[in-house]
Amino acid sequence: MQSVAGALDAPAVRHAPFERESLDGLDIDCWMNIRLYPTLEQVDRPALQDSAVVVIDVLRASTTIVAAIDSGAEKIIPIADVETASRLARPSERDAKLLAGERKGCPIPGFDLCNSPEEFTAEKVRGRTIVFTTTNGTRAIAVAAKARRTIICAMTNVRAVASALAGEREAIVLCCGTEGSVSAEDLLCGGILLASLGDEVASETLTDSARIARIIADRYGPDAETFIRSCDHGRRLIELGFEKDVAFCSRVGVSTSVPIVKGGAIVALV
Ligand code: 3SL
Repeated sequence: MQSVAGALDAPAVRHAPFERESLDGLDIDCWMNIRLYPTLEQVDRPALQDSAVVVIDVLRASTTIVAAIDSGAEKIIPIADVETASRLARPSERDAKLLAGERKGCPIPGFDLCNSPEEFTAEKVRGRTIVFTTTNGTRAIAVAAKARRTIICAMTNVRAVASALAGEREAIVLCCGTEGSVSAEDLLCGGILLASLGDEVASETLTDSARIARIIADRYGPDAETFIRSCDHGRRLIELGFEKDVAFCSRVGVSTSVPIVKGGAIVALV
């Protein structure tokens, strides 16, 4: 399969853990076996532990995490519920720790930050720990944390994530979706990731979900923002007044950060 126009304009990853020449005539399984799940609910949980898992929640948790790492946050602790998050960052600790997150897309009373990536400036987050809880994204990260390796992916860092995945044999792309429903912007990002991996992935082995993601990326990747604005979640965020966030989250490959889960926290891959 050809790469998406531009995955998008960047060369697909050409990593050769095994020299292609030496594989002539050998089994195609030597390439990366990659499965894409369109929602958290569909993921094959037992398969996580042997895989590198890429968690995608374009709107907006993954993008916010990438922005926080870009701005020098020391670590981000993903928490599924508001009560636990509040306990982990008491008012007396707020110099070093920030509480961030959303419910129904809106700020949580008493929290320092919501889930708008542009809020996570260096001035606010550099050197700090962020205790972070969102409706879907942090729940998915908690599930994916059981994986051999867990990477957070957004449109903004999709190329960097493709490079970080090079050489993996078993990978899972976990598109978070929204409360059990597919989010097309997550599939778009997953499709761009697959396209960016280029020859690493044996396209003959792609599942239907992965192929649909590739088709969305081929068709809509070149104008990601228009597509994302028209998605269910994009429209909802615009209605809530977060139009700037939708634009921010639609930019492809502007960050080189690769956030990974290490010891229960998200840190930058160095
Ligand atoms: O569900 C989530 O993790 C959030 O990213 C959703 S929202 O964009 O903040 O509405």
